[in-house]
Amino acid sequence: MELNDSVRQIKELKVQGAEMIARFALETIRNVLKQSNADSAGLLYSEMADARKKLAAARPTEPCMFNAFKYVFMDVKNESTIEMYKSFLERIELALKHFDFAQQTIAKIASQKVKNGSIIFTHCHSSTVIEILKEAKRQKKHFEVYNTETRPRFQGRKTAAELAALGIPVTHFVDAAARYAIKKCDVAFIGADAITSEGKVVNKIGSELFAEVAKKFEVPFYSCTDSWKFDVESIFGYEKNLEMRSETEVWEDAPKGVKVNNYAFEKVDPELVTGIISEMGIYRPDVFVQEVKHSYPELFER
Ligand code: RUB
Repeated sequence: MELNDSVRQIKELKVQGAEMIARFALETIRNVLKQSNADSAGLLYSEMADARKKLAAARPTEPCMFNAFKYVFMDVKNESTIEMYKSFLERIELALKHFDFAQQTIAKIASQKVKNGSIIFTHCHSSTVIEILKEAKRQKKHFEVYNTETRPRFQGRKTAAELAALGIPVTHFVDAAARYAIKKCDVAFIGADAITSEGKVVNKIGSELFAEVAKKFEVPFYSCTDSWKFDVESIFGYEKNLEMRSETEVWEDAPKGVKVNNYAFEKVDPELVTGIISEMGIYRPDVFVQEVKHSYPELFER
């Protein structure tokens, strides 16, 4: 995994989803570290910092990757090259372990919400949601999934294909049919790209619309997410701009005079979210923020 190649893969959405991007970014800097010939701690640090900057810029709206980097760079010892190498490597491995632990824990907790005979709604492609459904299947529960295609990049097809390959019955809907799909569902699970300090869930465009529909039909609506997706900067008023992607993803050759809007994400009002399911448990969005504060007090310090 060469650095520039990884950056390109993230930019081109060959690697997508907050958690996959964070893992991939960590694996890439581990490679940069292992291949480094730097003969001084200073040089090694600047090589790693350069890789961090390039990877972060490839998808500048992903707190999960930023928090993972922050963790990796936090206590790096500056005594000697070998000390620094060891600190980086240890931190990268611990961060990757955190992701494994969090995803398994979330799967165990959220799968309790999957009952025999139920229909689950999901949107886009979330590795966290896939793990939950896999775990429910492992528990021999009988359920099916309704999912939406997620224009314009069709990440929903990836979800449907993965579920079908796992032997989970799945029915695929165009995005505009979500109301029809949701009213037949028992529970909705979406992922998250970020959670703000006000408890807003940032996720794929369509998420808030579907949350409103779920509320209307009294379908519990959960965001399933690693707590490392908490957006630290939002505490200080710097909420990230929502990613605006290229017009041509929506309409390759739109006639002159037609403006195309291609917001890739939106913020879901916490009032519409039944709960956030993270490795810390299931909490209402405002309580989730308090739990993050309790677990990572240093994030809330200026
Ligand atoms: C992916 C998306 C996913 C979240 C969570 O958008 O919105 O729901 O990233 O995924 P994109 P995960 O395809 O534009 O990256 O649970 O895997 O972190």
